[in-house]
Amino acid sequence: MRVIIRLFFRCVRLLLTPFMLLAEKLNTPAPIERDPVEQAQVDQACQQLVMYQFSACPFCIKVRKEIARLGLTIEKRDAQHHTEHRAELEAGGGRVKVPCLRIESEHAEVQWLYESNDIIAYLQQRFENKDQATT
Ligand SMILES: N[C@@H](CCC(=O)N[C@@H](CS)C(=O)NCC(=O)O)C(=O)O
Repeated sequence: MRVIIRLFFRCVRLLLTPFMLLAEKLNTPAPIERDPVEQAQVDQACQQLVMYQFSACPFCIKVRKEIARLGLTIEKRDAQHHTEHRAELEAGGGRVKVPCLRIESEHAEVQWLYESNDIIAYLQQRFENKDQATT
């Protein structure tokens, strides 16, 4: 019975995935504008960030849309199908739950931030206000 239920939900997810990705594409906001120097600083700071995600996870979609709105270039790693990325997330963060933002400080200290709302708050706090963009 559990196998059937799991199969059912897997099929629902497979059916919904293209619609969720289309809705994301249509609803992704335009990026905020920065002058080129400031954008270069932001791009540089974003090299210390990696987002672990599933493509059709609604919480990941919410974070991806905010990343787009903030004009951030953040590497995204598929923790659903890519076994190495999944293992990195589990080993580093402690669990396979997405979205998760890997934040590396300039001293190479690593923080694994879970919870979509917390990730969005972190990105807004750091990148929405240009004075804090690179700190
Ligand atoms: N409250 C979390 C929910 C995240 C969540 O439930 N993610 C699902 C994918 S959509 C997940 O990682 N499930 C795997 C698990 O919980 O082990 C958030 O807002 O980020």
